[in-house]
Parts: sequence; C-alpha cells; structure tokens
Amino acid sequence: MASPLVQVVDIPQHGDARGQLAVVELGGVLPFVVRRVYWIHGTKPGVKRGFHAHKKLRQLCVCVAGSVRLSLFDGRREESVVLDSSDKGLLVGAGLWREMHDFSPDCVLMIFADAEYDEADYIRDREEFIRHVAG
Ligand code: T46
Repeated sequence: MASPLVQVVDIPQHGDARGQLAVVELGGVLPFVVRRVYWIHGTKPGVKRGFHAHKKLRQLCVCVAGSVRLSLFDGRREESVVLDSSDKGLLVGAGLWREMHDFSPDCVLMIFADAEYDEADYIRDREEFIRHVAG
C-alpha cells in the first residue's frame, strides 16, 4: 500500500502547573537539521497560500495558534489535514504540491526547513510539477 502523504507527528509537551512547553528537536520529531525557520501569520480572510512544490526542501509545519488546512498532492493522490493544535506537526517531504486553505484569523503557522530560502527549488506551476514527478 502507498505510504500516506500526510505524516503527522506528535510534538512532546512538558506541561506543569505553569502551563505548556513544546519541544521540536533533532532526533526527536525532527528528521533533519533545521537551517531556516519562518512563520505565516496575520493571514487575511479567504486567503489561500502555497500552490507550489519543492524539488528538495523538507519541512515540518506546526500550527502554534489557530488553525489551517494543508493539502498535499504527489501528482496522483491528494490528501489534506487540519492543523489546529501546537502538539501536532506535519512533515512535508520533497516533491509534494502544497496548498494552505481556511486560515483562522489568529493562525500562526511555524515552519522548520532543512535549507535556506532558494527560489530555484520551487515549482510554482502545477502542470510543470505533474511533469516533474512523472519523471
Ligand atoms: C512553503 C509554504 C508552506 C523569503 O524571502 N524567504 C523565505 O524563507 C520564504 C519562505 C519566503 N520568502 C519570500 C518569497 C516571497 O516573496 O516571501 C514571499 C512569500 O513567499 P511565498 O509566496 O512562497 O509564501 P507561501 O506562503 O505561498 O509559501 C511558503 C513557503 O514559501 C513555502 O516554502 O512550503 O510556505
């Protein structure tokens, strides 16, 4: 059976009487060394983001506040997941078309990436992406 496109990992929480502390670390939930962190916030109503794939980049997406729906497409199958808790992370491998929909107004989506920003790693045309994964 094909492996699932959506790979959700549990982020360890260290809660005590003061509240919660969540940890993302190499050897824990992170299968790669982080070289860049960015976050998406203040998203306007109705906005959709993404609509591209990466040739090599691997990322872990954590919705640290609010909620968002991410959809992934590998050229044949499409799956989506709602991220609405900071104790879950979505691992997004290379070669997947991604779209972000249904941002709540308070959404803060934090992304840990295994490489610096490189526009040459993006495929921003869906038909080009389908040709890319077809080989
Ligand atoms: C991804 C999804 C989940 C930079 O200059 N440096 C950066 O590290 C990033 C991520 C973006 N930018 C610039 C490039 C554009 O001028 O910020 C602008 C907005 O980027 P973009 O339209 O690609 O944003 P999204 O939300 O569509 O996609 C982003 C990431 O780019 C992408 O890698 O996987 O979030």
